[in-house]
Amino acid sequence: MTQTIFPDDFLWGAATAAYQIEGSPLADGAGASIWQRFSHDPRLMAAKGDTGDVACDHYNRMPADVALMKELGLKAYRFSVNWGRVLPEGIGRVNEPGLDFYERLVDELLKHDIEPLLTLHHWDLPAALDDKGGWLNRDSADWFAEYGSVMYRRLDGQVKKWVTLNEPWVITDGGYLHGALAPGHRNLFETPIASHNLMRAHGAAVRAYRSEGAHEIGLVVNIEPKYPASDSPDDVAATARAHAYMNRQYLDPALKGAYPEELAEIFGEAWPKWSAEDLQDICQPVDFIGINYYTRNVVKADPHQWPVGASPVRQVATHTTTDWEVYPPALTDMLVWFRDTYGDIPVYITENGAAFYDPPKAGPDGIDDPLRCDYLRTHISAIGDAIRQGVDVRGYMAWSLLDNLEWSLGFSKRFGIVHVDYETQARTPKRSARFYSGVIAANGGNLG
Ligand code: GBH
Repeated sequence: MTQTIFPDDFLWGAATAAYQIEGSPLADGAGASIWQRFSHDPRLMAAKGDTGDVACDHYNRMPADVALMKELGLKAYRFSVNWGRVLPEGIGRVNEPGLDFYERLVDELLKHDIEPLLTLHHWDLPAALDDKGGWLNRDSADWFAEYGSVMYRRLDGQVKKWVTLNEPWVITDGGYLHGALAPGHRNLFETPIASHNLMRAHGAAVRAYRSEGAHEIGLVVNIEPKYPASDSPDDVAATARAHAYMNRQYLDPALKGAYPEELAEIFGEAWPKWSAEDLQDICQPVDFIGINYYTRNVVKADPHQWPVGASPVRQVATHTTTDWEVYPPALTDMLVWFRDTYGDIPVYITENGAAFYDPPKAGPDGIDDPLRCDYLRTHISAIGDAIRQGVDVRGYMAWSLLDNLEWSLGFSKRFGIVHVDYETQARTPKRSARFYSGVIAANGGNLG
């Protein structure tokens, strides 16, 4: 057996999110989400006509999809719950058939010895709550804790790893600042308020977990290391702003109880003065942090780039079809930075993957995906390098199990290790799925 740096109980898995794969968003009494509204609105949705109405039809094909996970040898599966299936109005009345879907999913996973990682919120806020102001409403922290408690009470016996939010940065930058994602607002003044309430919601859900749950709970953030394009003071300062805005905006309050100073400069008069009590509420001890890593940025100062004053400099390198640079060493750097900055908190890589091959090539080329195999191999190796440097990385979830609805970009961007034919719903494991099965079987000891 080849030497491996990965611990014996390293959690190898794959990830998905409810709105991206489930379909049947209104089935069995579910309440609509903001993504249901957004994807059906041609003024908002970039990939017009693509919606989560059917997606991968996972809602109807769940047992077969779990069997496929087993066939691939996955030890873990990270999925999210559509809040509105469980609480159609977001709060109050519980919809048993919606909750039942997730109970059946968890049962099926456990029956196959696959560890569930349950994310409470991966962007599909109930529309009824958006009508009350969504994340701009201070009550959103209580709404989220109520929803969390319903889930903990029902599933904490079986689910031992819980995630509050997926990528609060994407929710606010996409949903409240640039409008490319639901709910499609473009408002500098709203953005820090939505961020702050999301973090209060995270804190409230963790506190509720400490009284209702007995296992582990954490937060998932997206991190993209920022490297200065030159050593000019302007580029270095722009890089620090970009890093504070994307990478520290949520981790600092969650783990250190304070926002990065750079945010006041970035948001200017839109930056409120937050109370010490709020920051205490946000900064609750967590059991792990999940990090989603896709790419890095080389950054230069750019006064025209509002509001951060920084823009990326395109590198000569392989890029994915979402035009993200492939740069595995940043994953090692980032994990070391995380440990050095926030301490020895257990880390899971909760997403990592790439879109390669657009639909014209989605036939045999899309299934024979050597670029994705390389992407997985080099990034998993980069995690091994971080473990060698003492970072406590406990698992890796490939994004994604299935090709799926890539939010506002629709079905054109394929991130799956398993190909989905959206006409027939046939699932075909790509070469990368077979490759990944081999990595799991060797516990990462065969990466070369
Ligand atoms: C994740 O977000 C989501 O959690 C998941 O639902 C989604 O399907 C998946 O990734 C793939 O997109 O243009 O070079 O500056 C990804 C977060 C933040 C990663 C923005 C890419 C821009 C890179 N993304 N980032 S670049």
